[in-house]
Amino acid sequence: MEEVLQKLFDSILDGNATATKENVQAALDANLDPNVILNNGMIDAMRKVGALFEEGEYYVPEMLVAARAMQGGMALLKPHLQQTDKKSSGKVLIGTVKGDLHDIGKNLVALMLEGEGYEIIDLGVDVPAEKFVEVAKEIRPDIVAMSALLTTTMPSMKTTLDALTAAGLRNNTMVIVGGAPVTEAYAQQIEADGFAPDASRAVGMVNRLLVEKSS
Ligand code: B1M
Repeated sequence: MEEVLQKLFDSILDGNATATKENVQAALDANLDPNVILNNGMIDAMRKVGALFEEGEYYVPEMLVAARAMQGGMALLKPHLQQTDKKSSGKVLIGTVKGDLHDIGKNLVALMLEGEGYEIIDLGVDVPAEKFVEVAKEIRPDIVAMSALLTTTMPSMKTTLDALTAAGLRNNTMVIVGGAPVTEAYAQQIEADGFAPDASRAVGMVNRLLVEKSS
């Protein structure tokens, strides 16, 4: 790995927010591709944090400071990841499902969709089905996008989908799901309209669904 990316990786692992920002800036100054900075320097570091947590080397506080460092770095990277010249092509209601506090992946999906020109309404984390339904009724989004990072919160996706169906919202609104433990098979099982394994493929999925909807 390039030295500048290695430093970035290490600063996230250490949960050092100041060093993370400095290292993101250094990587940008070195003209590295922002997607490479994100994927190789930052997301890989979060993966390592997860592995260290599983091994009992890291505990929740270490995960939390790493997440804060990551988010500070992402804020700096954001303008470089987005193409701001595109105009809005649809409305996306996004949130992390009930019981789940993980938001870095969801924020990335929102950021990439925003960069593609979509209007984003972000409900945040720990969002109950009723909240998704209430806001969907009000704003009539083209897409509802749900994120889950815990196997224990994946069933909240099904609960939310069922609530959206019961409220008669699924004729005009399509639902996509994603997050580390979520699979294509699970998405099909709960009858979501789409699944994406990462933020850039979430953009592709939303684009595809909206083309299908309009044709
Ligand atoms: Co937690 N955590 N965590 N955690 N955490 C994981 C998810 C875990 C895999 C760690 C591990 O054991 N290896 C594990 C879950 C095991 C499981 O259920 N399978 C875990 C656990 C157990 C927990 C707690 C239960 C720990 C505890 O309290 N004992 C607890 C639960 C709290 C809760 O939610 N109720 C907990 C808490 C936390 C923190 C709060 C400390 C912190 C989150 C802070 C925050 O998000 N603001 C945290 C963190 C940081 C992690 C890890 C280390 C990193 C997650 C992350 O941000 N990754 C994580 C380990 C891991 O993922 N390997 C872990 C970077 C991010 C860019 O990736 O979110 O996967 P990700 O997003 C990806 C894709 O998944 C996809 O796009 C992104 C990439 O482009 N994607 C979508 C995401 N959403 C999408 C939606 C889409 C499409 C694609 O369409 C709608």
